[in-house]
Amino acid sequence: MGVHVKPIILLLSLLATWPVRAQARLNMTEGVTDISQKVYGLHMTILIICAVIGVLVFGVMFWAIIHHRKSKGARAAQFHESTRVEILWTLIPFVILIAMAVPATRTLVAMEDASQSDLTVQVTGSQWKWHYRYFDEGVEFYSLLATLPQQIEGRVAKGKNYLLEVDQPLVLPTDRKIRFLITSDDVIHSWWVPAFAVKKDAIPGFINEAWTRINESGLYRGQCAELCGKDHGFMPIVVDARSPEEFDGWLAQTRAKQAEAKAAEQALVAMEMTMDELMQQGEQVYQRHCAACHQANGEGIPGAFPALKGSELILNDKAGHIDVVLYGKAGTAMQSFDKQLALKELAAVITYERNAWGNDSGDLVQPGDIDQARQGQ
Ligand code: HEC
Ligand SMILES: [Cu+2]
Repeated sequence: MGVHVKPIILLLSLLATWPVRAQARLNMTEGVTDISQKVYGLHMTILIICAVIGVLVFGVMFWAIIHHRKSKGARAAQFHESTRVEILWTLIPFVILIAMAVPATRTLVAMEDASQSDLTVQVTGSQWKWHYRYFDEGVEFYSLLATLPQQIEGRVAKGKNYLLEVDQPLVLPTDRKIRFLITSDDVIHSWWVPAFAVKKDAIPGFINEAWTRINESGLYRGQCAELCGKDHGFMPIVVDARSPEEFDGWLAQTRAKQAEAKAAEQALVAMEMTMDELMQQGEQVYQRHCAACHQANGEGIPGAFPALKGSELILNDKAGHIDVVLYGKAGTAMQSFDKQLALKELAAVITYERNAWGNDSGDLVQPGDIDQARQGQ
């Protein structure tokens, strides 16, 4: 007897702490919005209903198998077409399904109702980053992966938020209804933040609606949830939820900063940068914005992304080079960088491409040249 007690106590203690363990490791997040908590509640209710049905059905089945086995001399009852049984086994599942459909439908309807929002944010996916625009607020920015390439390549230890960190998080207020308009520049992406129970496809040419009202301030992380190409796993989402007062302060400050940056851009037009400055900044911009496709060595990936090293266009057509970087190439992964990069960054990255990897054209492209190319459009 004594031998069997220990495993039984172990099993019981495992079972007793199971709800805590399940919360920590296995279960869905409860999230920080009313909707996410409703979704969690639904998930638990339906899980319990399924578990009870499972236990009942298998319980009766095993009981019948064991107690009415042939070796005990059981004889099968011989009856057919019992109307009462048929009605019961149709009716009971029907009632159970209706009982589950009512709260599920209620939650779905609430999720879809983006009306009477306090703030609208346009979310645009593109290969491979997110762009956020606060409607009527004059604030917009790109949010890029911030994990260092050294971590991704395994040359240094992975950080705590490996592949779940960005340079500029989406800042949102708590306790306000936020409407999202979700779309895409290129292929289908999906904007997913589990803590809000928001997951919506970003489809080129369509605008999908979603909404949230965050109850607690904090940092919430998500990811693109639709396989969207080579760097699908490298376009995380970070939301920084702040109190409404803090949010208003942040918005005003960011608006002022962005306006200032635009004015400073104009002042740059007359500026002459040196080859060293341009090449140095250009390399940084290139690594951040271009190397994912064209590769750090400029050789691209044959069949998908053209080599810039030795490119005919770059070597023979400076205007064409500037044009393709500014406006992209419709229908290809080569997107427009006009709005993504500052004047100086554009000048630098184009100069870099014209002189790196043995391209050696000796050309300098100045911010003023970019501005001129823009005027010409
Ligand atoms: C998402 C992938 C991707 C990114 C990021 C990207 N490109 Fe491209 N790029 C392409 C593709 C695809 C083409 C080929 C387009 C075509 O079919 O003509 C291209 C073409 C080009 C060309 C024309 C090359 C030639 O020989 O015709 C230049 C120049 C260029 N890209 C520069 C850049 C610069 C500068 C950046 C960063 C600021 C950048 N690209 C970022 C995918 C990308
Ligand atoms: Cu994506």
